[in-house]
Amino acid sequence: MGYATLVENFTEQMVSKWSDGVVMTTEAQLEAQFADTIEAKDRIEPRDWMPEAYRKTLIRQVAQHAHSEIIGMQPEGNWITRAPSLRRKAILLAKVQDEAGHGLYLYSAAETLGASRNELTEKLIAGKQKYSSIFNYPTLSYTDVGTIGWLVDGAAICNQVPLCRTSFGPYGRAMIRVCKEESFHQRQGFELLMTMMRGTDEQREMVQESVNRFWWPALMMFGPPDDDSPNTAQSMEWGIKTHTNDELRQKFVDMSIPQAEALGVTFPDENLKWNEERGHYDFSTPDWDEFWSVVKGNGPCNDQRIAHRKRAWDEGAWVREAALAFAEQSAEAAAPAQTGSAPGQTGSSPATTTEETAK
Ligand code: BYC
Repeated sequence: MGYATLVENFTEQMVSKWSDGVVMTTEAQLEAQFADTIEAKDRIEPRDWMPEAYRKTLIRQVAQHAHSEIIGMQPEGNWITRAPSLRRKAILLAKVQDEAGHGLYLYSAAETLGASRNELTEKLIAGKQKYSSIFNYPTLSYTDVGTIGWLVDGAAICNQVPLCRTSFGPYGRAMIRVCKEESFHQRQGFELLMTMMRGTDEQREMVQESVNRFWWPALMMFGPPDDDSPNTAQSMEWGIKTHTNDELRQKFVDMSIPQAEALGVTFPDENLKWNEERGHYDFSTPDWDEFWSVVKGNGPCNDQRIAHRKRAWDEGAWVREAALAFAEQSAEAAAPAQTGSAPGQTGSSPATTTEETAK
């Protein structure tokens, strides 16, 4: 029986056992406990009762986040074989591998909500779940590795640091580790670009050209404007999100401008200027038609990204099957009374991460 069904049965019966006897717990009481936990900014844990809509929203967001990490390996992975030095190749390999790790933490968090990694991956491949729009843009030069590190990981940090305090425990705890690694990613991107800015005119032009291409897609990572964001209000009420899309976008703009000045590049927006009254930088409205078109599957690389993920998933099927067969054999060996195997024939438990052997 799945966890969701267990919870449903429990709620239907409205019964809970306490040490002093059997008392009735109504759905209203469970809802009140949930609301109190949210109000107190405590964590909701997988074993706790939660409204089905809360569970559904979390699965949607955590799955989308996990898919983004895994699909996000592709644009930078594209440059591993062509990194300009052994040092740069080692850095890039480690960075892309970190993103796989982030995906795995997040799929594990989704599993605690009753959604398996298989089910979520199949939904992604079938186009039933989303991933971040940013990864549907191509990486046209090695410089883009630096720009992704600086701007894309920078935007991810802005969005994910508040998620460390999200109301669902496993998601928040996964974010703490992810954010530490993302900070390192951002610095390596900035360092790569800074090295190029100290190089030739041609290298400086490459950095500026790359920044011009990634600036607007990076701003779109924060999602649609607040007045066009159907999920924000409810997610804020539940403490899943603690800031709106526009608040985080503004924070990112404010944070990025001094960094661009230090680097010696500009952003492609003539309306970018400090607003004394607001205490923030003003900036132009992103092209939201382009955003929705990319989200709906019409970006430059949507088809390529999903086709690549599907190929890796299909080609990895034998690895998953072998891991399952090994797990079954190990379980049998670990139960000598049932199988007659000698004690100690347990073998080690198989890794569950084998599906990511090919991206
Ligand atoms: N792209 O009501 P809204 C990384 C969808 S990877 C695509 O505002 P919400 C990295 C949204 O899902 C880190 N779709 O939604 C990896 C919704 O559609 P559905 C990626 C988007 O959830 C490798 C609809 O638009 N980070 O760092 O309240 C290398 C309406 O939106 C996007 C995360 O995943 C988008 N940009 O807020 C380098 C962060 N934006 O689901 C780096 C976690 C919106 O109703 N996620 N949509 O069909 C979030 O914080 C929130 O989900 C969002 C959207 C702010 C993105």
